[in-house]
Amino acid sequence: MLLIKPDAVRKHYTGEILARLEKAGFLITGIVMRRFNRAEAESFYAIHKRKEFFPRLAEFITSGPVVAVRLEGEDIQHRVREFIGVTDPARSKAGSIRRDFGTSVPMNAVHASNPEENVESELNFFFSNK
Ligand code: 3AN
Repeated sequence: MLLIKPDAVRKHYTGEILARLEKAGFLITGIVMRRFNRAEAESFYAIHKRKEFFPRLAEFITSGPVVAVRLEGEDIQHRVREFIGVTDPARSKAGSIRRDFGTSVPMNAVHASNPEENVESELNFFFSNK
């Protein structure tokens, strides 16, 4: 699952990010737009709740709507994480989504579920009837 974050939605990048995914061959099988409240942000980012940066992350992720994108395909989470670039946009490879649309951490345009940690729970968060 990929999440388009509030910074990218606010800057009108939603359509372009979806287009890039499709052009790269990713198959989109679900899209949901929603705004997190604080409790939902804490639940979604439960693994980061104790980190020192959590208050800033929660403030940001609740600052406007996000767009959750369900993708399907073999090894999909590894492939999409490779495609979006690393957490810090400035260190992401040229042409990656975070490099082109992100401005900082946490304003890095998109999030992608970690295949080792939270794919199922994040999908369930947005798509109850998958
Ligand atoms: P990734 O999203 O690349 O897997 P993680 O898992 O290290 O990166 O971070 C999860 C979330 O926490 C990301 N959305 C990122 O923007 C945010 N984050 C990571 N480090 C910081 C930080 N120092 N300050 C604010 N937010 C952060």
